[in-house]
Amino acid sequence: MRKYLVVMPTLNERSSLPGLIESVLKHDGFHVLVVDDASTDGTPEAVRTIMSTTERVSLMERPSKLGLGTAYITGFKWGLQRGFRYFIEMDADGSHNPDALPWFVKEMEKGFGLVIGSRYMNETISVVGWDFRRLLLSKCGNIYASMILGLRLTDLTSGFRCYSVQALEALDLDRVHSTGYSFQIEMAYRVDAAGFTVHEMPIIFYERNYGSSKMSKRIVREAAVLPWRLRVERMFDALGRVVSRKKHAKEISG
Ligand SMILES: Nc1nc2c(ncn2[C@@H]2O[C@H](COP(=O)(O)OP(=O)(O)OP(=O)(O)O)[C@@H](O)[C@H]2O)c(=O)[nH]1
Ligand SMILES: [Mg+2]
Repeated sequence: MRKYLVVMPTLNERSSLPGLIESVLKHDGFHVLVVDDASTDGTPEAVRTIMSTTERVSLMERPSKLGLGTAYITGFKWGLQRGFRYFIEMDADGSHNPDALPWFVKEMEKGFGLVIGSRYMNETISVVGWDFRRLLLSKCGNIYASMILGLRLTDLTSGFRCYSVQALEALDLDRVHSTGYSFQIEMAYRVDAAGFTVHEMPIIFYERNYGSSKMSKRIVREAAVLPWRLRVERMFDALGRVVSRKKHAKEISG
């Protein structure tokens, strides 16, 4: 079985990406898949240059901005077909430190379905470079989503995390509908609902030094609606199970 796949979605991240890939490759067993959505700043060209020197980097190019969520799902499917064991999500803007990668592996070896790199563990805030408004949005978003979904996690929206192959195989990835950052909430919820343990470990998050943020009002709205959507879905799923159990019991008795 191949080892660890780092999936990195990119949208104009030329300035940070090459250095970041180099830092990932310093760690044994890690392969990088860049999922690029038609960057115009030379991001795919930079990846191709690196690819000419190593077999541990791959590139998937999509025709337009199709969203963070679908970039990860496409990347996971690619990795599942190639027999990877752990799947790491990582931003390509320098916010996530590649030196945390071996720590993720160490935690995953304990048998978790998902390990989230949390910025808010032990009543602290490990974020460098955010203003108060951004911090408040992130903290409140986390409290809001975890309360509605009943998940006891400190950082549901963190995008630095690692899934086991078993967890991803158990999910119906085509059922994941979030495109923006709510993708992180949805995946944590689905891994937990599938019966896997979701664990957290502390990380430090650094605001990007280069390029520009892709955060928008639409993305925030999507994240506000998602927890309710998942709760309604859970209700219908439970109802469906009751109906099919009754049908089955009727068939046996009749
Ligand atoms: N392929 C792809 N990548 C995306 C898309 N949107 C964002 N990304 C990438 O996803 C990662 C996270 O996006 P950012 O804009 O940094 O979002 P963020 O880290 O939540 O916000 P900032 O604090 O502003 O950096 C980066 O590597 C982006 O290039 C998208 O639609 N498609
Ligand atoms: Mg970022």
